[in-house]
Amino acid sequence: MIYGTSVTASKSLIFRTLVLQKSLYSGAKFSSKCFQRMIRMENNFNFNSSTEGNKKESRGALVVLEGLDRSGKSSQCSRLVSFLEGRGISAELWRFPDRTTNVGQMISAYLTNTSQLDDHTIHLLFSANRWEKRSMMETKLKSGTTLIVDRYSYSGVAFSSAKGLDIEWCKAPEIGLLAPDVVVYLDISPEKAAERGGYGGERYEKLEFQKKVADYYKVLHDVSWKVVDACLPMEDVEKQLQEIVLDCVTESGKGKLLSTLWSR
Ligand code: Z5A
Ligand code: MG
Repeated sequence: MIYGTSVTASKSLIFRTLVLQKSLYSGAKFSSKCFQRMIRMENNFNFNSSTEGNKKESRGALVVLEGLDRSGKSSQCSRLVSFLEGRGISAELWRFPDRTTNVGQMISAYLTNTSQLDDHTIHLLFSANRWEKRSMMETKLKSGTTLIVDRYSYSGVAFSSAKGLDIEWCKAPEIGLLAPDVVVYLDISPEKAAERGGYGGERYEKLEFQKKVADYYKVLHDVSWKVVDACLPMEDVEKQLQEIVLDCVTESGKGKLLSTLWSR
């Protein structure tokens, strides 16, 4: 996991978060080992539109950048974190998949074609990789740190659906993860992205597949997403992102409640 400046949460905040997590997850600890429980979570837990016990308190913003391969996500995420830090705003860069964990290493082996996995299995591993980071994300946000996240659940659903898995099935294990305050989609056609070169040997880095992924991003897109033209010069993309993210940080700072993904 890549961290920028980190802020030490106050002891009382950590305590509150632990109590909250305990009440949310009583009876079921989420680890890759008990993943089956996660799939049944909709029945077991009442995930409301805001996380249970939330009070309107200042917090950091959860910002997600999505887009096709080579759309510029990683470049812009780094720039955003530097920009926010330069303004004295606590911010960290996170990335999914997080290849540093045990689950992340299984994902990495799959992406680099050194292991083979069933499509459903790898989908659930990507999701588990987010679940293993969920509580840490919540703690960071509540301690006032803004998280700039390079890919999230939308990548998970778009890539697996593009392989032919049912989209609702793909969304199910993501239900209950923290919902972003804003999703910024870096918009580029698959052909233009491919022209940027650098498609390496990883499994999904093929034009035909990227076209299918683009179609599923369109299905997932809703009015809350901010779409930025990723073909503009990098500095122009950067400026637009800065505006979007500053607005978002301001709203979260006023105490906007955290909510969860795809709650009913
Ligand atoms: N995946 C999944 O299946 N399920 C999941 O749940 C998740 C992911 C989370 C690993 O992703 C793979 O996992 C990914 C999705 C799948 N599949 N693929 N393929 P990754 O995030 O590790 O992939 P990556 O290695 O970071 O590559 P990327 O995302 O394709 O690139 P990017 O971050 O969007 O772009 P970049 O590295 O910032 O820029 C690419 C190049 O373009 C670089 O040379 C830049 O200098 C250039 N660039 C960037 N912006 C511009 C502009 N504006 N103009 C001109 N040139 C630019
Ligand atoms: Mg990247």
